[in-house]
Amino acid sequence: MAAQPANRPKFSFQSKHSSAEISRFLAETDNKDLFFSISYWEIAAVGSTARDLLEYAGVKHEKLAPTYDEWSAGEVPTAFSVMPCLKIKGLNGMEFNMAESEVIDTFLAERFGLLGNNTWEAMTIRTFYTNIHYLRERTFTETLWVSDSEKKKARDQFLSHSLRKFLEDHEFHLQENGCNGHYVGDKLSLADVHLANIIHFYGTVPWAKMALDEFRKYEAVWKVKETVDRVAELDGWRASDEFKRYENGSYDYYRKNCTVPEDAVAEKQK
Ligand SMILES: N[C@@H](CCC(=O)N[C@@H](CS)C(=O)NCC(=O)O)C(=O)O
Repeated sequence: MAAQPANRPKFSFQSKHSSAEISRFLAETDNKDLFFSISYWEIAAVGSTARDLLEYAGVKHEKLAPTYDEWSAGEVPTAFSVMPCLKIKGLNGMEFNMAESEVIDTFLAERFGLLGNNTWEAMTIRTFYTNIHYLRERTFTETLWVSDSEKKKARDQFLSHSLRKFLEDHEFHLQENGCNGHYVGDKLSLADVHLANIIHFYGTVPWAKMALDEFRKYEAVWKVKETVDRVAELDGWRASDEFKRYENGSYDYYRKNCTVPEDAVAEKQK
């Protein structure tokens, strides 16, 4: 990622509206009267599930994807110098900012009916969601942000250790739920959408085939992806030019950042 300048712009969580006003506004306002503005890079990573959720819900929204030039010129306000960020606007000038992918995703999921039917389901869906989120974080720390000479070993270790354990554990829980394409009960939830999102992310890294071959070995895990793929709103979104642009941005970004040198040489010799 490009560096932001020292005098980078910040947005605050304070606003002209009191916390009570914002809470009342959220409780009383229908989703159709809200406008969501999500800012995130043109890649599949921590901010891409929020884009899926907005498309799933069919709410009024815009997806802002700042360029590296805009970022390094200090034109992108954030709370913590990273994206995703979400701005929510309503009637009568009401607006407020949100940050942190997990907070944004769970907030949107709750608004869009993707956090189950009761407190236990919400907690369980969030549990799976958090564990799925952590897998992608581990991918970054274990395989991306390592030196070129370490990349092959790191990737192989990730696939045979971290990813395998994740898949075994999630297969167990999904089989316990009846291997029905859902994490909790028989209803689409944030956990299902998030799993499909990270599987798509693994499809954009240079060692995609190796990762996806692992996912495919686990019947119940793969069934969740297939179930989410059949959701009409998400299917339409994935077929869109806008989605393809993000997907291509992702291929480019990860090709530059997580290519394993030996594989690249083998690829060239084919
Ligand atoms: N804890 C944050 C992490 C977000 C994050 O690391 N975003 C990265 C892209 S995936 C970013 O914007 N990096 C810009 C930079 O480091 O300059 C979240 O979950 O939202």
